[in-house]
Amino acid sequence: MTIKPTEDDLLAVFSRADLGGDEKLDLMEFSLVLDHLGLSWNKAQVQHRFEQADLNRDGFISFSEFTQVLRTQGWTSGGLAAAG
Ligand SMILES: [Ca+2]
Repeated sequence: MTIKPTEDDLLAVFSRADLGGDEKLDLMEFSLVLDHLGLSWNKAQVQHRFEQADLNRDGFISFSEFTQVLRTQGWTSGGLAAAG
């Protein structure tokens, strides 16, 4: 079964990982988010996903980038097989 987080869930996870409180995630904070979501990827995979998620290439993941990438890539617990 795939559990789809709601927008509120995502915001909670995002805020919890946003240690700097600047409403964007650096690579380290992004890896915390993945932990919270139950996604266990190795460092290289995390880096790759981070680059995919950083749509405007500013080196940070904003909340809108975060939600967008979760939707388009289907990154939810148990749903990784289809994400490639
Ligand atoms: Ca960005």
